[in-house]
Amino acid sequence: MTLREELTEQVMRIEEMLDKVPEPVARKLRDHLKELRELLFEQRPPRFVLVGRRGAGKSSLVNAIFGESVAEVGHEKATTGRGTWWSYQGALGTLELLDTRGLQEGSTPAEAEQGVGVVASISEAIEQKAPDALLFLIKAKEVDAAVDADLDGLEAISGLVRRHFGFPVPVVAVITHCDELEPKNVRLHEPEQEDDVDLQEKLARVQRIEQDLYQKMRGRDGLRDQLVGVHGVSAYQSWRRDGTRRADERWRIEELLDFLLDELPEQARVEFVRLSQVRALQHRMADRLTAVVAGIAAGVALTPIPLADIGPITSLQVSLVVGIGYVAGRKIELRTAAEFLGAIGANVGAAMALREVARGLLKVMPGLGSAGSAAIAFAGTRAVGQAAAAYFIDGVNTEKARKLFKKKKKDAEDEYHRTIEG
Ligand SMILES: Nc1nc2c(ncn2[C@@H]2O[C@H](COP(=O)(O)OP(=O)(O)OP(=O)(O)O)[C@@H](O)[C@H]2O)c(=O)[nH]1
Ligand SMILES: [Mg+2]
Repeated sequence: MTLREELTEQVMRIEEMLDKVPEPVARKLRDHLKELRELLFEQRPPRFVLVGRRGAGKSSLVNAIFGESVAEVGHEKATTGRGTWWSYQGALGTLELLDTRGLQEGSTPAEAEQGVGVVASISEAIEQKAPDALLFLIKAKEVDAAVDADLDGLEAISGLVRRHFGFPVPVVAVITHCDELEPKNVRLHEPEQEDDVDLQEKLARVQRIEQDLYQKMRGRDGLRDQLVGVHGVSAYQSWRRDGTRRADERWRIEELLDFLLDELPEQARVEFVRLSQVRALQHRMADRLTAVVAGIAAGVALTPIPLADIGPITSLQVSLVVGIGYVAGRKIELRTAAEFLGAIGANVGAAMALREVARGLLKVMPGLGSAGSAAIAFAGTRAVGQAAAAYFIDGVNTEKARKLFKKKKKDAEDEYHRTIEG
């Protein structure tokens, strides 16, 4: 049995219990379980269409997303002269891209003007797979009247997705080469070093270009509702022959990734965060997984089946640890995750203890009901998630993770006591 199968089965066991749970709780549990399933068990690479002129910085943006120099590694069904989906493989994950590079040049001037040639050449690829977003790339200095021809193509592609899949695909405009704006020698990626007045002048210029492009795109019927953001960035990195990085002048790429994450369907989020290797995003995803799993654990504890919570709650915590480890770029076996729980003091024994604490609470506060054990299951699971994030993302040692687990669990429990006693 694969890891995924094993975890899926555990979630199914919880789902089987759902008909014994009162409906409002069951509904919430179902939502959480659906999110967990999509995030962890149905994950797939994110898919972007890159639209932009030659040299706009499409390849550089891909490298900027990965934080490393990646190469396209084969594609599905090569059709010479036509756009196809390409897989880009980084150290920790894969991105699927449909690059419209060179397509504009391949069409007749009349076609190019209306974006017809571009659309014809990628329609087949788009019909194979729906993109998660269209990324429109344009150099900061090229956001001028001539941008209309590019927007024709963009609009046509978004129309194609809408006709074929029936949904408005999010469109994100990325203004590249912002570092080249005047004052030219002001470095956006090292703002502390720069004169503040100069820096503000440059930032204001970026902002004005963002607003111009936003207005232009909002002015088009076929883009107005799909346009979700306009982001000025620098994607510049350079590499030595041996593959090591010589320069990293990326600016506002993390913000762009943070923004893109929100636009992705759940199934593509974990892979996106993993491949980006950005710690802030990893924490964001770990927090989300923790909240979802803690919510499920609390719901499970509410089920009126005696001791039904111990098995599933431990399984959930194991899944959470596996999930957070994965987000952090590790591939963790179930056993390793269970060992981690043991090492921080949150093993089955701890789940048992949680239940005992709940029982104790029930004695001193009759009428509290299983809401007490729900709160405790929630606190325990949340602490597991926080300890796992510290261990796998920040790299703290087991001892620190154990202390953190104890503290976070106590914090959450104290908070709970204050809430019910105060
Ligand atoms: N200064 C600066 N240079 C950039 C930036 N993005 C890309 N470049 C440079 O611009 C040039 C073209 O970038 P590419 O990423 O190859 O552009 P592309 O859109 O993939 O080009 P084609 O594949 O030919 O269509 C390269 O020399 C990059 O290093 C940026 O944000 N700032
Ligand atoms: Mg390229």
